[in-house]
Amino acid sequence: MSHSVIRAVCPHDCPDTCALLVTVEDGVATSVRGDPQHPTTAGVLCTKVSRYTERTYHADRLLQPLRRVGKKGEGKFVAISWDEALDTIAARLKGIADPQAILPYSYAGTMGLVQGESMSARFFHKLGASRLDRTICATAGAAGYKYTLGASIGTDIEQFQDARLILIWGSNPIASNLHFWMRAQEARRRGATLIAIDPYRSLTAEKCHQHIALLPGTDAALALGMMHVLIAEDLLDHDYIARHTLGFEQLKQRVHEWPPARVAEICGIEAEQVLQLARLYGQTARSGQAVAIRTNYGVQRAHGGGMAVRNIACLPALVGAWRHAAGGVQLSLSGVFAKNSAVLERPDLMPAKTPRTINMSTIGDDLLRPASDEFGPKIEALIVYNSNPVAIAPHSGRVAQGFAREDLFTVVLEHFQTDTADYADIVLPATTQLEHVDIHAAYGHQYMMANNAAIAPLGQARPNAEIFRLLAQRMGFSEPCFQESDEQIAAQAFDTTQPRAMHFDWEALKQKGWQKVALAEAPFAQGDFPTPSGKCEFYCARMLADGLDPLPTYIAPYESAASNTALAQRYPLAMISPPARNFLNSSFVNVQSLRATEGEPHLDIHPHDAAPRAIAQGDMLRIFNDRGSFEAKARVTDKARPGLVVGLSVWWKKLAGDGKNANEVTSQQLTDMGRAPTFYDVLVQVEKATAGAKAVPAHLI
Ligand SMILES: Nc1nc2c(c(=O)[nH]1)N[C@H]1C(S)=C(S)[C@@H](COP(=O)(O)OP(=O)(O)OC[C@H]3O[C@@H](n4cnc5c(=O)[nH]c(N)nc54)[C@H](O)[C@@H]3O)O[C@H]1N2
Ligand SMILES: Nc1nc2c(c(=O)[nH]1)N[C@H]1C(S)=C(S)[C@@H](COP(=O)(O)OP(=O)(O)OC[C@H]3O[C@@H](n4cnc5c(=O)[nH]c(N)nc54)[C@H](O)[C@@H]3O)O[C@H]1N2
Ligand code: SF4
Ligand SMILES: [Mo]
Repeated sequence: MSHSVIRAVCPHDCPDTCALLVTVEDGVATSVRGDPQHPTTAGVLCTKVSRYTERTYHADRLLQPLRRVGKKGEGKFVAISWDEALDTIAARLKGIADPQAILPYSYAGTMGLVQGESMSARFFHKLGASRLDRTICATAGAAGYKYTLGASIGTDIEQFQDARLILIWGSNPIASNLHFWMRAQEARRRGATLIAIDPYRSLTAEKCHQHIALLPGTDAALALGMMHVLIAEDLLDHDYIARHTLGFEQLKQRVHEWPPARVAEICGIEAEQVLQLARLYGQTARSGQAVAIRTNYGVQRAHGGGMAVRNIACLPALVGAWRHAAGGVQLSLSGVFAKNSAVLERPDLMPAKTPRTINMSTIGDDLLRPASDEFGPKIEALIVYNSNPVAIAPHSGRVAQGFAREDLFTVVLEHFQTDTADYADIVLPATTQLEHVDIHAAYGHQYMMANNAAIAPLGQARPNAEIFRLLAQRMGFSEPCFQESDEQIAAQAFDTTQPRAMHFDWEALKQKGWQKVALAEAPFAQGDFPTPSGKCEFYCARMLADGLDPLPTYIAPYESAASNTALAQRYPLAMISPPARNFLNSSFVNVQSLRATEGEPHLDIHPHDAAPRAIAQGDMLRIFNDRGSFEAKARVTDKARPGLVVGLSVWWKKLAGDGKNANEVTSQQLTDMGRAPTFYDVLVQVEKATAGAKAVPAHLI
């Protein structure tokens, strides 16, 4: 009997990018463990990925190409050969006169640089297809952060255990950033105070020393209020401000307009909470100890999401928190990696006239748009990989309507027959991380990571890169880059000529598993912000040039009682739909043991909001607004603050009793920066579902 242990990497869209050890016996992966030697993984995996073999060997894995025989969305398919599948696709694509009518749709099903955007990007560039603006998750916050600090660089996760105060701001690390939470726990053991800032008493908020339950989309105001107090009470690091920041005088004038009472009213909290938070932050820093902020994407899924992150990112410079390796702020660390995009993606293959860009967050509207001078050609073909848009994109009714278009040719590369795959004309079976090679950057730590293939592909599944390589052949693309192997692509993934030199050797990385990017421990202790001025920009001229307020301000949600009273009369409750712990976006929803833990779609509602609606624990509810409706079971709980309902997500529609999920009611309105979606900027009404409503079928629970 053969037995081996293979070094691999968790491919999922999670900041932790864990190092895995896969045990293989006689060609079968029998267990997946966290590598105890990898410094951030520390031998620990989340529940989802410790069950990875359950996902890989799932009875429902797609193992051969399929052609649709039923109606779009119905899910009826027959098996076909790879040759038939690839020939059909190539013939359809060749028949499209303007290649801009072809759209790739992909996100982060795998974060791998090879099976993500390498061969696929080359293929679509050469084809001259529409480009996709990949905004669905992080671009609002990333923009606000970059205007202020210059790049997605911040406090290293490996330093947080030494902080004295940690603000966990719009982040639920117990669910979505477990290895950060392990560091925060260590900091607590060493005497740190943990404060959660979140409208919902999340798993994390429940375990912090304090929880500030503000209204969704109001964080920018809270940060302005903190700055007001820090300046008014002179809890500042004047030396750091003078040397390493830009625009302090203008900032001072601006935040003067934001006293705690005004902020408290906007945020739906007490003025005293604003005051206390600012004082604790400023005084802890003043005492020479490290104050750290872990902000995450939950904070930027509302109209003013970019500004919220910008305002939060201003705080550390005011108090000189960057002087400590354990102080500062972390949103994403992706900027430490010099990804070799020019080589991986080959944008030089694009036609001279750059093709148009389609925003993935408005795919619902865009699939339904006719040809026009402004829009260009109608979308005629859609190739989806690493994503499940019918479940995860906002205003889902519109998205499904678009996918249902009979004249649209849709190809889906997948592991499973997802809500999206049900609308495909051709489904192609893709390999999982255990079956292919890849190389990864991360966004919650600073290690380059290598993934070795642990087992042979199951059935006829093929890696994404291989599928696009074969398609390129069918299309007659002759550039040598279309022949490169996955290993050859991986070996070029990082740009070793960049100043932040990433000298790595693919063969060595495969053996060792990981390698840390060498960066200063306290990246901004001496300033050196990668902004045009080299400073933390309280005043940002680039924002002015981009039509934005150059100073921190507050942008109200599109949908809130304060900003849209007429709408709030009909739909009085704010709704957020953050990740459920046992799912990863819509991945893992079909893994029986994980779905069993989540149970069925729930809606958390405060007793004050449940009572007038005669809603009791366990009632089936209908949640609705002008965009649509979905059903979920009531959990009457004060975890949701009054005026807020929470539906943990993202459910597969077809595994919910009514065939719908929370994105029925979310909107396609975009954020202030980064053209990102506003998933947590939604007003709804809630009522008991009528007697005829279907419960979740027993076999699905
Ligand atoms: N288990 C699990 N882990 C995941 C994911 C998953 O689906 N499941 N998804 C992965 C991905 S793609 C991402 S982007 C990250 C997302 O993970 P996070 O960045 O942590 O973001 P969210 O989970 O969207 O929201 C985190 C918290 O923000 C709160 N929140 C919502 N609106 C607001 C607001 O306006 N202000 C504030 N202060 N808080 C708010 C929510 O209640 C939630 O508790 O996690 C990754 N990790
Ligand atoms: N209501 C609501 N909606 C949300 C969010 C929310 O908090 N609330 N979160 C948003 C966020 S932050 C994000 S990032 C998006 C995520 O949206 P997506 O990136 O679409 O993530 P998933 O839903 O996990 O879908 C990824 C799909 O890729 C497939 N896949 C994985 N690996 C491979 C591979 O190697 N090859 C191929 N071909 N397929 C693969 C998986 O099987 C899975 O079906 O959702 C967004 N939608
Ligand atoms: S999903 Fe996140 S925590 Fe879980 S194994 Fe993957 S990287 Fe680690
Ligand atoms: Mo995300």
